[in-house]
Amino acid sequence: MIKSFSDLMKQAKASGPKKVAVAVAQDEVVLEALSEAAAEKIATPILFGDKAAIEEAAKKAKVDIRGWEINDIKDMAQASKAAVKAVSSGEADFLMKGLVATSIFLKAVLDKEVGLRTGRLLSHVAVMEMKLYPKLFLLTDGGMNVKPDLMAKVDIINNAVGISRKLGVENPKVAVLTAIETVNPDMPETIDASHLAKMNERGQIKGCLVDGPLALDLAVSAEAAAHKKVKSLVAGDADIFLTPEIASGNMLAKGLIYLGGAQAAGLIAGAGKPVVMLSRSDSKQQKLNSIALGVVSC
Ligand code: COD
Repeated sequence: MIKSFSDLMKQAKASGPKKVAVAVAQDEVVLEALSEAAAEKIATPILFGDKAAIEEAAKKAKVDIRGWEINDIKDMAQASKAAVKAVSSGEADFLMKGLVATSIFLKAVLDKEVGLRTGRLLSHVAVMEMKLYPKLFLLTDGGMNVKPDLMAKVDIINNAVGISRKLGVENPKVAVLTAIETVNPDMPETIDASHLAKMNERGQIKGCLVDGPLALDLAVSAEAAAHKKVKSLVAGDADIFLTPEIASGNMLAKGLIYLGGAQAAGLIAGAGKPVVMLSRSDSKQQKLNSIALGVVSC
């Protein structure tokens, strides 16, 4: 079982190197992370973007990109589409977002001709490591699906369970996060949470243990659950945290990273091939973690 990003890196070294197509690669931090990934022999970069800007960024970052394949495409949407095509055609093993807006990048991933659609819903998963939690955990979906309905949440859970399995967790525990642990019709997400828990109990969602509604304190602390007299097999031991919509997921992930010092990696799950997607402002280490996650997910 992969319990930390250092375990993930070891696993990536054992599975790599894999070819990564990078959409709009003219970013110093992206190039630094790719250089380290190449040196560690986990990934071989294929770059798409403005060649002059890529060379300029590499010079500033002091990254030696000699020998790296560069596809010179200035338009960001076109560069994203070409990177996606390289992955869907099998030329590259997985995709990575560079210095491009998320919506432009995701539109290329969803492109009807060259995209990485599978017929399933695609969703974003952040993998996180924190000093105060004893294992890696997944947070979903703070990056792609804006306001998922009940059935979209089922797909989002299934996608996250797939990533958990890649990390060696066979039967992950899923906490459906809300503000309280009881159903309140004025908070519709608590109704979805109770439906998801029942669907899991009745075998409509398989391969994991789902409980909700759960407030975050109960999801991460068995003591808090005991104190509030909530009996739950998930409380205090969740592997996957499902948030009600993109805003709460995004704020929770960024809060944990920026205020809580979390290490993170980001991936779009449910696509034909792994898609590494993080925020443009993420650090080199977060980007390297994400590349390792992409390699392990291949
Ligand atoms: N999975 C599979 N197919 C999808 C998904 C999905 N999650 N979302 C849309 N589609 C398909 C639809 O079925 C349709 O065929 C086509 O794509 C277009 O659908 P629209 O018109 O609803 O969607 P778009 O193209 O306008 O936008 C899709 C985005 C994913 C780009 C959009 O939802 C978005 O911008 N999401 C938020 C991304 C973001 O800003 N994240 C910020 C945090 S990093």
